Amino acid sequence: TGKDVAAVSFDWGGYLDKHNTPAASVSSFRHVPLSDKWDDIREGIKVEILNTKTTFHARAYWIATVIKLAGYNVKLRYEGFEEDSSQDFWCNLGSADIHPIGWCAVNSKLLVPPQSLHQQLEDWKSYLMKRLVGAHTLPVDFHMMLTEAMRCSFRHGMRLEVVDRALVSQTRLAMVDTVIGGRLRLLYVEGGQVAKDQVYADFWCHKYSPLVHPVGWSKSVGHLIKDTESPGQSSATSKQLFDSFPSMFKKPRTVYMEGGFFKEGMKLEAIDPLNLGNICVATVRKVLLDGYIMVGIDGVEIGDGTDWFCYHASSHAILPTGYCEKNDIPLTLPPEQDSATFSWAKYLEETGAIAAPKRLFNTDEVGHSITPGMKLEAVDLMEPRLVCVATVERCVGRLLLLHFDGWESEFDQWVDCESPDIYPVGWCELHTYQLQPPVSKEPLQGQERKKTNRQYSGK
Ligand code: MLZ
Repeated sequence: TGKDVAAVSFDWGGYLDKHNTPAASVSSFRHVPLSDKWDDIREGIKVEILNTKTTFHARAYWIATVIKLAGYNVKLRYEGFEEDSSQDFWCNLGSADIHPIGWCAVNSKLLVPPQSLHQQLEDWKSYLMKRLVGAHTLPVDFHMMLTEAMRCSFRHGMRLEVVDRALVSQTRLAMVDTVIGGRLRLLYVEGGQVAKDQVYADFWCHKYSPLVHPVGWSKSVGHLIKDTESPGQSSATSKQLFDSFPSMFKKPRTVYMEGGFFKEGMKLEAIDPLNLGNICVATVRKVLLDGYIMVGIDGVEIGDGTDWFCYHASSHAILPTGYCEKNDIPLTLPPEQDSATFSWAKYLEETGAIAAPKRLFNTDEVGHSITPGMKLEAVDLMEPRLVCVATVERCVGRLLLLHFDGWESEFDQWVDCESPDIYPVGWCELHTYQLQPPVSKEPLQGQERKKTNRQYSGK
């Protein structure tokens, strides 16, 4: 699984200090714990935290002030150090050692100042009294709210439908194996049990990902699903498996198909699902029900439809023609086209196609507070077990171009600002999920995934 205690130790705080970069706020990620409560968590609040700088025999605590926020991590300074930053330290707010002011009194814990302050703070009780006047702290029930928010209704053994990573134009029946932080480790199933042909032993997907659906979805929208249910076998073993409910998934927003909808053959620009750093010239290949369409990338299609990819009409991965030019994004062209001479007008004429009307795209600007340079934790969607240290490279409307620290730009990915695959700094530590630290610059080993590799990585 993604759990690995050793690797939980990436020093985000030291990394941010060294590079002097900000981290995106927890409130920017609507799908993460306490995102909606983050207004109360700000610089200047005071907390009670385990005192690691004392020789006192029992577990003692001391007051500290939040000097800096970086996602779920806070930089703290023990009360009494005043302007002296030399002893500042980082801590994850999910840590069991950090509490709101008043917790020690209620739980009969000792407040003891750090050893080096004993001399200066002879009367530390009255010192504290003065310092605490008007101070804000964490919500009293912070840890309870956090535990509550980290709950997930998906369970081991639940069945769902998910894109078939070996053949992206079809879905496949899978079961939930592990759940961590709303992310599901999935195993394909066949005849009521784990399929023997697991090409990808580890397939992680967030529960709100557009790649997962309740059982029966494919049939209901007319999407191809791999036929894996052999009636004879299924009854005996399938007892441990049970279906997820549609309400557990993210419902795409309703689209109105009256007055014209996407039609087969219409051209558009689309994020290549297998090269997420590329926005490409693409074609609507098939219109399914409920607002779903199958899209093919021009010039690289195999020709049998097996590389078509399903997008909902409201998806931010499909864009109207001209979007890239307007926003100064290099458009990935079919191989035979020349970037020096390409124009959409000419291309449409050559191919005898029409552009999908702009009004069909979901171009609502949500206004987010993520800006270039911010750090976050992001899933490498080509190897979705990996949650990696990443930097926001560009922001174009709702889209963010993410760069994985230490990796070549070939690995960059465009994601929507509300993607469930991006998380604030400290999210992995909060969930004890392994975070992939940046690879060191020299030598760039094993970075052989190239733009031409249109397939998921194994493992
Ligand atoms: N072994 C893989 C790892 C890539 C992970 C990159 N994550 C940003 C490869 O080299 O393709």
